Amino acid sequence: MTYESILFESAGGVARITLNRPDRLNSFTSAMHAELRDALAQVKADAGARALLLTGAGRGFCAGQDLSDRAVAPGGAAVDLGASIEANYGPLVLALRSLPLPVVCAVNGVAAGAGANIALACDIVIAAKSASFIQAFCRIGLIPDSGGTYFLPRLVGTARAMGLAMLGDKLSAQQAEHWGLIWKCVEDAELKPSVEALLEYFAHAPTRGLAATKRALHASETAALEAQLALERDVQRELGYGDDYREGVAAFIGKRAPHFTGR
Ligand code: T3D
Repeated sequence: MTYESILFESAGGVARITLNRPDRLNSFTSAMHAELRDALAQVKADAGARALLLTGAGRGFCAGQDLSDRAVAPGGAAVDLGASIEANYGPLVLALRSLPLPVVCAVNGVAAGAGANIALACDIVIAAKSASFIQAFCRIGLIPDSGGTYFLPRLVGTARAMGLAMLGDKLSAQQAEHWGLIWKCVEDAELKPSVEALLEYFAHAPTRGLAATKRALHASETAALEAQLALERDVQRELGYGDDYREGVAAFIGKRAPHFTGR
């Protein structure tokens, strides 16, 4: 498939997807969704990929659905937004959440609507100081989708989730970090080096263990303590049989740096 709305590359254990419609603040079209599906399937199938970066080209990260991608007008034909969510946004969130490797989101500018919540579906969200997060849905009579009603209350609590979702105010990257919505906010000039350092770390990390960590943390969102303890036992057993555990212990005992293969 040829990509026109995204850039995709994979090298050195790191896959990189850049949303690439900068003149429309990288808003989603159905064509972009199709390209993202294809690229994410490639990442999933690539045994050499040990981390994924998602970012945006230009001054924005992503302004959500491209509101001009289809005809919407007072008195005009009704649009089935449920079909759009079912075909595109829901599967995109699930694809990012279920990838068995760390997904880093570098929020280089404004993240609005589904753009904000797709960022929150990633594992490590790092934002430039000039970036912002806007639950823009209420401005057009919609609810936060792409997992917004799931992620927001879990990350920042119901009171803040309600305010963000009902007022649609711009939340600065600094405030987003302060509230625990994202991992980190860095100076604009530090975004690229900080992200590259993270990717370098993940490219040599015990990927299987990190994928299991992601799975376990996600499972804990709906689990009882007993079930979570059982899951930890089962996952730890599985990881204990893996190469990276033996290598990690040997490296510690040998006072040397570990050489993880991700298995
Ligand atoms: O529909 C479905 O399938 C259901 C799923 C819905 C998911 C959703 O995401 S709904 C929410 C959709 N998004 C929005 O409502 C956000 C709309 N954009 C904005 O509110 C603002 O653009 C921003 C606050 C994000 C940024 O503002 P600002 O002032 O920095 O930039 P701007 O001037 O508004 O935008 C720059 C250009 O990008 C501009 O085009 P122009 O005038 O230079 O030709 C603007 O029209 C365009 N643009 C920005 N966002 C979108 C967009 N064009 C189409 N769709 C957009 N979402």
